[in-house]
Amino acid sequence: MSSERGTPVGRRVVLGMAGLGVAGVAVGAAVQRGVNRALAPVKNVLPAAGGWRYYSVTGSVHRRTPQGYRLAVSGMVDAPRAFSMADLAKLKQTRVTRDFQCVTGWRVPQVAWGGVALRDLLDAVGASGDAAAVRFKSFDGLYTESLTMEQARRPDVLVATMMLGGAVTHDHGGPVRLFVAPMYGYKSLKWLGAVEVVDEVVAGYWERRGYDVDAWVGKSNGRDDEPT
Ligand SMILES: Nc1nc2c(c(=O)[nH]1)N[C@H]1C(S)=C(S)[C@@H](COP(=O)(O)O)O[C@H]1N2
Ligand SMILES: [Mo]
Repeated sequence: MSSERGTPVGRRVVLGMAGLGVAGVAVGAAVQRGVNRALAPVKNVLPAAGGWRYYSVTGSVHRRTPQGYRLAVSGMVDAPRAFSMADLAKLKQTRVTRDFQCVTGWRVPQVAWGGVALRDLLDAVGASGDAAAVRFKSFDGLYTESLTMEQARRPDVLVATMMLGGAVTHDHGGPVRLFVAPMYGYKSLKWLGAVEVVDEVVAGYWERRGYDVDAWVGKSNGRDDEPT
């Protein structure tokens, strides 16, 4: 606990641990280490130009070329499908320009993104009206995220193929990543490999390690008092 430093995320985790009892202590300590890793720049957090930091929870991620890339969309849908970059380009294109904000405090103002609104992708495969959530898997093999169906259908949630006026670079999670504009950066999963329409939200990589599942900027992770 001495390494906890009173960060908002840390406090949230500690409060969560209080309910776990003795059996939860070992797990709680592991969670705390995970959160500390998230807050402290380590080998997989590289400072980058323009105020960005490149994040990866894995050591290195295999590159996918635009030609070889496929996005698998499956689950509670009429027509499961693997989308190539060309397939994505044929869908309606949407642009969103918004701040990009990591829960650890860094923010890049007014980043221009382009790609397919997630709701248009969901419509293209006929996502079931009974489905409650959408899960995302990274082709890094480890990182996962999810959104409720209501969140997923917001117009400012993108399957991004463009960023800052060009292709999404490998370091930023290309060729295709998520951009979830109203939420902290950890929702914006990099190296998007699979989208699955499901019946419940499943906590993602950082959420199992203490972050809030609903990650609204300014209204989650103990940041309720901050202006957005
Ligand atoms: N696959 C994957 N996606 C990820 C992460 C990660 O480690 N792996 N980190 C998340 C976090 S915490 C942030 S703030 C952003 C950072 O995006 P960037 O690396 O393009 O700056 O990616 C998010 N998506
Ligand atoms: Mo982040």
